[in-house]
Amino acid sequence: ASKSTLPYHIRAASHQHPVAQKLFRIAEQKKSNLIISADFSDTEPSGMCRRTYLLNTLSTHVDIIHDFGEKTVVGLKKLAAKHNFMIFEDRKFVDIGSTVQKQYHGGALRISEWADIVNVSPLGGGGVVEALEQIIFNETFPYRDGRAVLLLAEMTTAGSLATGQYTEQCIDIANQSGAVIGFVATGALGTVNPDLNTSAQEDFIIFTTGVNSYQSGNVLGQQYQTPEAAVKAGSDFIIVGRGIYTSENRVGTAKQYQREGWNAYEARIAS
Ligand code: BMP
Repeated sequence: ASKSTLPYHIRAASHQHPVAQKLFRIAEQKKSNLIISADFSDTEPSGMCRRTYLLNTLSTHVDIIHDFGEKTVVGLKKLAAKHNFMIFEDRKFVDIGSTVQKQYHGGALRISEWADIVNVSPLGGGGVVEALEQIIFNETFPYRDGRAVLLLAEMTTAGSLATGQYTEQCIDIANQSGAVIGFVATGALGTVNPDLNTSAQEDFIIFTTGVNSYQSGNVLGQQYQTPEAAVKAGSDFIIVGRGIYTSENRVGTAKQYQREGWNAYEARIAS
């Protein structure tokens, strides 16, 4: 989980997981490591989604969509296929394996049907990852090669308990899993425990929330870093929510974040 100075296309070619390969390929095709966290509460796609050439991945919280249903599922899948972006449901599964299986597969939100990527907090240990793998790697599951898992290794909020030993444990769990392709973290995790950071280690991808160019945080404890700082610290994909969707000129602002993220990536691979 060290900071990668390799270009995305090299990482795409050497990665074992099809979802990771696709993420990297889209990044190169669109020159975008931008993930927009569209925390909207309606099914109808917003104006921002029309400029999907800027978008690598859409991050969702579908449990906040008041009219969630068949239309949401079909609409999301159609948009993603048409405009070539991935869907990351930022669900943060954090229960015993058996419950998480029911929350992921079927249930009210049918997450396994439409989310390429989901995340998990292994607060209760690695069993939660195994639980998801039982579904993803089941012979009867139709999306086997198209589903991947991230571990919530750190959080951006003040006073976060996802630090130290918890974060190190995430790296251990990831190393033992076939479905985990990376971490939600504020930067590279290689410094957490250098012993774990061997060259034989899988190329884990770092997804970074709490990215905003103009704000350093807010009253509810959210803490931000700029796209440049995040990518410099080892973020491979930056996740931006309010920085873009509360802006008066959403498309222009999305473009600005996409450029900043991409320029920082180019600077990193040149270093
Ligand atoms: P915003 O850029 O508007 O602060 O939104 C951040 C997004 O990232 C939210 O969807 C939030 O749920 C998510 N997030 C976060 O901010 N910090 C974390 O540690 C983990 C998250 O998933």
